[in-house]
Amino acid sequence: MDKYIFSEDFVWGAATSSYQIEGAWNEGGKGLNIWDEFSHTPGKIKNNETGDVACDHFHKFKEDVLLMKQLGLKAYRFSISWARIIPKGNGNINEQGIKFYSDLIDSLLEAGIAPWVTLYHWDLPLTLQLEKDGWLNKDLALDFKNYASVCFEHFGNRVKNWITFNEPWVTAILGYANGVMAPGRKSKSEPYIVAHNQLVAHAMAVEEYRKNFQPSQKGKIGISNNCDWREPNSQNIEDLEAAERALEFFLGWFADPVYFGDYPEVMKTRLGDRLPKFTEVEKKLLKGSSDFFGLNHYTTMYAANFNPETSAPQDVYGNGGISEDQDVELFVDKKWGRTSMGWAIVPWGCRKLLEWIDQRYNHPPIYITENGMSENEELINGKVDDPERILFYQEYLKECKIAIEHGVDLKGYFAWSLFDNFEWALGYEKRFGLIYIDFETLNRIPKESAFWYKKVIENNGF
Ligand code: PNW
Repeated sequence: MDKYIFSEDFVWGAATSSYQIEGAWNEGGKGLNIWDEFSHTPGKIKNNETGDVACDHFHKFKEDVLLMKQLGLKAYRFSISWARIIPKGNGNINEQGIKFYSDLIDSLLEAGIAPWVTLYHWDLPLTLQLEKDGWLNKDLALDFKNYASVCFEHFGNRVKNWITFNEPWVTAILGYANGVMAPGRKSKSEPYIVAHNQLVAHAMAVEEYRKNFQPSQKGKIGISNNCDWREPNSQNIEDLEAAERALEFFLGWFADPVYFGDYPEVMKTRLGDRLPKFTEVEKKLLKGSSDFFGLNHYTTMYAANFNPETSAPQDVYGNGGISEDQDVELFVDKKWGRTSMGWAIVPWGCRKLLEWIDQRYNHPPIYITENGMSENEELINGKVDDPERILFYQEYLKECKIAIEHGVDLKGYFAWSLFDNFEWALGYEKRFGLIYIDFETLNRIPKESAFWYKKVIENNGF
């Protein structure tokens, strides 16, 4: 194949999240969230940077929508800051917050861009953390449902694509296992509880939408999970099983409940009482609770069966902080290219993961809701040349197209990210954007990859 052309209705988009771009952390009636608190705690973020200003998107959103229009985006995925809508997490609604997102949605529609809205991209209202212990508390599911309901009510006449949670795996593992993200806890048991409560919250919000809004608003709702590909290190049965186990612990943990109503057997067996159990009602609510499969995909690692005699010590970051529970050894091929985040560039891993999802979950419609690479390029003579990023997108999109040829129902692709932005614990140095942000002047400059992507969208491929 020398041409990679996608179907006419393929959704071409780019994505962002509220805390990473909005700024205006204490303006417009917004309440504090756990990332405001975390980033203001010395030592948590590289160079003690914060999202106080970020890309100042809160003030510059009209300019930003114009840029998106010039880029030819068909869809824009952004997230709503819960504490901007309901400052204390439950109770009083902040009308200024409603107005901000309402105006943003109107501007997008006017520009012919479909809004894809994530309800939770990690910025939990601080009050819910301090007074209820955050996602360790099952009551948050009800608070989340109520917040979601406010969003459906105010925006659902115009928003037709909803994502409940972004990457609950990251909240569980990076927020509660290795603690590099807010709220910065380190535990071996809490991640499973936090994952569980997010899943129940997802299911309750979906039920609310389907019962009270979907019949009239006619939108779709789903969840976006992140997963790397795990390539078996050998064709030995131990390694084949290890790779499969790693995928079930990574993606099956969240997608099995959503598609089958319960956790993978291998997790139940290995974790015993540390894995919470769904009630029968929850199982029913969860099963079938996503209209599409949202996938965030970045990288690939080899997987081998863990062998205490020969394997390297289990590595908390690489193995997701719960490595001992999986007994999988993960590693990369030194020949693979790496992004500035250290993540291996392995385009075929994306295809294999898409095919694995297609098989395991019975051919669901899939949207890649994030894929991209970090590389800290410089602005030279008013131009940001980023050939590595163009190559990255080309190679990953080629594998997407091959997956489609193989029968996978991939319906859309969102580049991460539209803007250089606040990359969580790593601050502003790790840049993922199609659009360069000069964080001194806040000027926006489309990179060469943005012009390349514009052509891809125009031609439905390349
Ligand atoms: C995603 N991991 O985060 C998020 O959705 C974005 O907000 C973020 O900017 C982007 O990817 C790049 O980091 C992830 O350790 C963070 O596997 C960590 C992992 C995966 C995704």
